Amino acid sequence: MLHPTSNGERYELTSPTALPKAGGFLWNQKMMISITCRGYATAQFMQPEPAKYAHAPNLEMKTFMQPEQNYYAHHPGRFVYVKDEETSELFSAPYEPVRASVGKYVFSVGKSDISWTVEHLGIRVEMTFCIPTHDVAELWTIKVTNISGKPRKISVYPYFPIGYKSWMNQEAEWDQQLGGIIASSITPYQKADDYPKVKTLKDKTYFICETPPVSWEAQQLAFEGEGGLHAPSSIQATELGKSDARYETPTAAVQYRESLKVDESKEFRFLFGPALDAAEIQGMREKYLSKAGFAKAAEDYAKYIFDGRGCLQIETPDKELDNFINNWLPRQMYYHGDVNRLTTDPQTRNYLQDNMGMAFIKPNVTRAAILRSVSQQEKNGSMPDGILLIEGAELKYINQIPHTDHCVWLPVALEIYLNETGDYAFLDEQVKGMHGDSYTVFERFSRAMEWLLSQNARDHRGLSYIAQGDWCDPMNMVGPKGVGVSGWLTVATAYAVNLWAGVCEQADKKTIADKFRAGAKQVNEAANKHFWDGSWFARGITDDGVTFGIKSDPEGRIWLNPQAWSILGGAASPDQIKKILPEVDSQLSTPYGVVMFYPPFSQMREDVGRVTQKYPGQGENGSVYNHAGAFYVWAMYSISEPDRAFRILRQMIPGPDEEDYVRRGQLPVFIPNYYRGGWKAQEKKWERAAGRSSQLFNTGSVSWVYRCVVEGLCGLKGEKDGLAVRPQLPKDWEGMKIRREFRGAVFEVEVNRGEGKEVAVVVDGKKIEGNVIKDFGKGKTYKVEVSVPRE
Ligand code: CEZ
Repeated sequence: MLHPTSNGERYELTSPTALPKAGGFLWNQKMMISITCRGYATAQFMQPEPAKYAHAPNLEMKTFMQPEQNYYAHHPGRFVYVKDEETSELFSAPYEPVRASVGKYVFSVGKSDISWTVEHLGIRVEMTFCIPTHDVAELWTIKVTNISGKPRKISVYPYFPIGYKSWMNQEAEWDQQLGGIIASSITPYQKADDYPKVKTLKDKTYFICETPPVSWEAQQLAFEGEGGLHAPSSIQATELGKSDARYETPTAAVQYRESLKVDESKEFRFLFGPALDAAEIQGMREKYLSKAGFAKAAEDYAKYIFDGRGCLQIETPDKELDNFINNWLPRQMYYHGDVNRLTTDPQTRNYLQDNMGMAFIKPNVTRAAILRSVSQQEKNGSMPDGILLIEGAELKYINQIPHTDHCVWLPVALEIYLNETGDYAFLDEQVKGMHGDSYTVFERFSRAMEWLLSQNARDHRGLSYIAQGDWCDPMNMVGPKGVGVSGWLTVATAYAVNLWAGVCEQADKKTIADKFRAGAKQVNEAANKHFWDGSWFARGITDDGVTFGIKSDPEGRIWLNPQAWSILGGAASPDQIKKILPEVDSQLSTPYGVVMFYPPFSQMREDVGRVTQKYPGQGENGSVYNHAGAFYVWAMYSISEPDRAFRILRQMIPGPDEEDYVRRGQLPVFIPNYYRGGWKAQEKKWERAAGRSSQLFNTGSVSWVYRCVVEGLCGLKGEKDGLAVRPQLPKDWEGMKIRREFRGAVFEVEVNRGEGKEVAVVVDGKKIEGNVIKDFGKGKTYKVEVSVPRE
């Protein structure tokens, strides 16, 4: 049903019904398209704010990308109907809208293209598409082949619904000159002040054809007629009706009538996308709409994707893991780092973590993102809720809700950047701020850490205020009065400040380092005094002084983040860790990963907030929220718990057995933001969906998971003056092979179990002192043999 091909370069799914929402996605810096195996698609482009060119039949509210929600017959999609002209039988590829049970079906997700092969009624349909690297458009090839062994007469109808574009003004018609259907509209607006912006929006959607069709249809209602999408009336007729859309819902359907000899094929090419005007469409046509234009675009785009391949190749006893880590995880990380989830004002924490992953791909991008972030630092040292990426961008939506954790992510991202590059000179760079101040990077980081430790951020007990949210942004009612505090943010403050102290030490700023170490210690003492609940750390204390995330709570009793970060930040002593780990094992572990807290909330807790209103086991309400899981995995590697770490890391990837794929409903080509929780929760009814993927590939998890693999599992972690080697294999592995690119050199590493008590490292036949490889040069390849103790 599901298998990798071409060395893991592609994943193939051979049923359109087993994992109906499974899909793949392509992106460039201007657009993103996510498409399911059945043909439903969600595409967005930037102009400069995210916009759509294919719509639902109703105007959608603008929000972040939705998880899990169902597709419906009129959801935007890319489809091809095929009609047998002799028998009038009909089917559609890839599967929707006709839903005929086709003979052969293959949905094939590649890194830089997505394709389908569907066979039915003796006709093979091959659909494939990719996107250009720098323009917004979809490049579709549709090929039909007669495999029936006898001559055939068929009609082929690509059908690309355009949907409801605007209540102010919309129309669509065939354009002879451009060679396709052009839908025009005016983005609705109210304020006259908005007119200058609106008038430059790409309000046209075009579907243009390389080969002129015999007929076409530009009006959705006329296309469907009384037959509906399963058997559109205009397809039942000999020719499509050539209706235009005059303030009616536009669509794009065209017809090719073909006589195919035995084994004969016909291939058609189309461009689908948004444009400002006819000239732009004509330009796109000339640039792309030909066999050579498509081939060139595919080659360029494949190269763009290849540039994001990451710094690691592994060969372990777990082939499916290798495939995911070598092929797909860096790709997803690259997507995050290169396009920032297609927004002009990413949440500060997302921006920093998404860019932190780029340290493994293009460290200069991480560097620039840190610079951009600190240049937007507030005058008091705190960080804003979102980072503005372009001139004229505004803080919108969730970025208008005050969150208090943003400074924490600065040293987290910096650590990875410095590990990968050793670029400590970066700290001396002078950064002019958008509020008129000017400090070095070093000073800005110190100011951010000072702010976290200051009375602006902490109460009289030394606990960190939460305002209307921390990392968990729907936790909006713990501290709106300015009194409530966050258990996670308190221990995370200690982690951040300690990380920064570590950097100060490396930068030979001992006095400053000591000051921050002392600050972190004090934070940890306060955390212990007020949050330690006997076996784990509490999640917070509300505006009214109620501590929550504790033993006596019937719901939301134990939360993962305070445990992970108290381990990372030093609040948890070895004795406390001994108590925490079994509690996480017994209360939070499920076959699909660790849940973010347990039990999920079944009703609103007004002193905690919106998170408790989410559906139990969904999103932040006690799902397997992979971002939180990834923090915990990193915490486990940081205390040498390789088995706990690996178990949870492995559970983030769907498969490899069929039952698991079906339950998760997702291809192993990305990590979703969550899998449903509800496993063994208070209500049996939530368990049915436990493990189900959100299908949402926007997640802060990926850079953490990659660093867990690189620095934890493989144990190849950059340090100021070299590459530290300390693999942490799960206990049943005898060894693994790794190819690691690091600061311009390549290390071919073979790890094996040895009899010694310490890690032993041999580089090009010579055993080194300790476990840090220091002498190496750019452009060189080194053979490294590592022996790791059995226990
Ligand atoms: O958004 C993410 C945020 O982008 O939720 C994380 C947070 O750390 C990220 O910065 C945990 O709360 O508004 C909501 O309720 C949404 O659920 C968002 O919180 C959530 C969505 O996954 C957006 O993709």
